[in-house]
Amino acid sequence: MTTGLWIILDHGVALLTIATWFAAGVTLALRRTRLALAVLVAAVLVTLVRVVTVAILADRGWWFVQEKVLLGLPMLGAAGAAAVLLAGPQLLAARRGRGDGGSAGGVVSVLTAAYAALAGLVVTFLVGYPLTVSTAFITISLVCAGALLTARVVAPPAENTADAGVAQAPEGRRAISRRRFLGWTGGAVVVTAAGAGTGLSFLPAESVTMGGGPGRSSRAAVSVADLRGSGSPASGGTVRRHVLTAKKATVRLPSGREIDAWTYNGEVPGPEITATEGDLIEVRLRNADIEDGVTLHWHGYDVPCGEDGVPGVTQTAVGPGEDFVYRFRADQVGTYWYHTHHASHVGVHKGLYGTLVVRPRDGQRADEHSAAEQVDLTLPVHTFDGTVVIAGSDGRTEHPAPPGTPVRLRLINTDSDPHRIVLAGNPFRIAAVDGRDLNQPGEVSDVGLHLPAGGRYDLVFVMPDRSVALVVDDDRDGGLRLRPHGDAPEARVEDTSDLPELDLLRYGAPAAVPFDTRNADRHFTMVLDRGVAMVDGQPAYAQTVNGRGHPAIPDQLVANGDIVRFTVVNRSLETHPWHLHGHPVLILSRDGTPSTGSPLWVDTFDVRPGETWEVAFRATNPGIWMNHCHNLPHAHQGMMLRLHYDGVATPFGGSHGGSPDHGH
Ligand SMILES: [Cu+2]
Repeated sequence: MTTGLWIILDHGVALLTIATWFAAGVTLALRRTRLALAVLVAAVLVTLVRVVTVAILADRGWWFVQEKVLLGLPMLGAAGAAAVLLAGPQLLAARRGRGDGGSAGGVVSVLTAAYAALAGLVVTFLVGYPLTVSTAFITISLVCAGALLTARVVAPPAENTADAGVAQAPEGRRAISRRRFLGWTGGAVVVTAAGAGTGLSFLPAESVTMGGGPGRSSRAAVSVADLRGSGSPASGGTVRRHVLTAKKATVRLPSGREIDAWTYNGEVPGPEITATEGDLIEVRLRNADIEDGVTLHWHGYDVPCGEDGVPGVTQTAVGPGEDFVYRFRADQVGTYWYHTHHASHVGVHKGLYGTLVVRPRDGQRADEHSAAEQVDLTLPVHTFDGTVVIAGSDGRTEHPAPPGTPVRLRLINTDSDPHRIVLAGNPFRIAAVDGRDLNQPGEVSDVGLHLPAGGRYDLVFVMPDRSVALVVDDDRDGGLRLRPHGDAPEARVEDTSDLPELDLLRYGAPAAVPFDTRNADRHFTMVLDRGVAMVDGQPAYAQTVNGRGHPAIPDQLVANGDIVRFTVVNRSLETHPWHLHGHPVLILSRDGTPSTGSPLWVDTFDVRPGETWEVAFRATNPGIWMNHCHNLPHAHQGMMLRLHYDGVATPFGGSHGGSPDHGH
């Protein structure tokens, strides 16, 4: 069973512990003795099952259980044990016909166990990892407060109850004043603990984390604004000039449907930018009427930091009437895309994206990649209001491809959720992932491909003498059909939803990698979850990294040349496509199982619920780089931080910069 399923099961058992302890408390309060005894036994058993599910999760990783082991279970264990000791003997006696089985103490203790169970689950959902002392203080004091309030309700102060008669007797008065004393002391303890906990939670966070490497050096900082691209192409290359104007437009799709889009040049997707290796790409971005502002981010393309298009970090957002020129050498061959990085959860979704394809200049790779490829289609997949649009077409599109033609399909996921891709009708190879060629990719067929948000797959095959279907999200009516000749019969596409998913960590052949991945200079762990955290100065139910939201997540400090390792853990119930700007990362392992296929260099990898990924890269592109979830609404809800090279500063602020840049 996957860790993700264990997480869900553990939540279920936790809910059951809450339900059974509350049921035990209520039946006890109602003096339903036999039922109360049975439910109490059930509560104890469910609690023991919970210990087992937590132990299994602990075996998958400490991150999944820390707050449960350190707070939730001890709290429930202590309260539950007290409840059994107080209520159990009375219930057993009542069963033998002695007494009515209930006492105020018994009811209060059983309900306190219920509060402890509830508090544990609330901490898991609102706080998660890592548990802090302040959270523990606040939680324990809330459970104590609940116990005190319950005691007041179950056994109220004497004056307005039937106990009033008892109060006349001296021993009765003593009992009441003792109870009052306990109540006041308990209340004071609760208030103090809650106050201490709340105070601790306001302590400022570290602004930077070193990952086990040295701290900042004292050398003078370079500004990201000076880390700009080359002014000239490589010899033999040309300058590819484009002007992209961001503007609102009503776009008519082939089906006739109209969408209110935000566009580059009135098109969705924006203009295709293509280049040959070594060319200089120069794009002037203008903003006509996008009030929020726009930028251009070159997704997966390792441009110099000043060209990265991150508002507040590498530039200021381009407002209406303004412009900004991006310039960089097309040194990386492959399939990429561009999109706005300002308010991108809205802007990209509405259409501010386009494709970037760089083909090799010459030599053997040129033969493989382009010269002989007569069918080379760039296919960004985007969803507008629930309709999947592939390269600007909604509904099914057809494309001719004579038999024997080499075909390359460049799939790009420009959405925030993964897509499932199936190529039906012919075996194929995945020649490249995220623009980088795989080593000896083998032929596969009858498999589903999981394409993460932001990710790209280049599928290659030789066109057969029959139709080939590209099916997206198992929708057999849509997608793309390649027809060998105009009169070729349409291939019947079988149901693709049962096809197994290809595991890219076992695809292709291993090869040497350019650095020793075992000896990282720095190692950062990012635990992804949901919880209450500050996001852009506002409290929110955020998407968090190590319990915090942007910009309160510490920057990760690296030095030029460092080998950096990331451990990315997903404790939540949602998929997080992790994306580092400026560097491809090498996948080392998933859930402790090493990657055994081709070296897999990606810029986005999907960390599904319960998964733990280890990746590494060499820090050779100085700058301040966003490191975030590419589910763009998640990034907006806090799941975003910065990889910060020592000796680099930004003069910009606001937006993704968040807090003013730290001193150097
Ligand atoms: Cu996410």
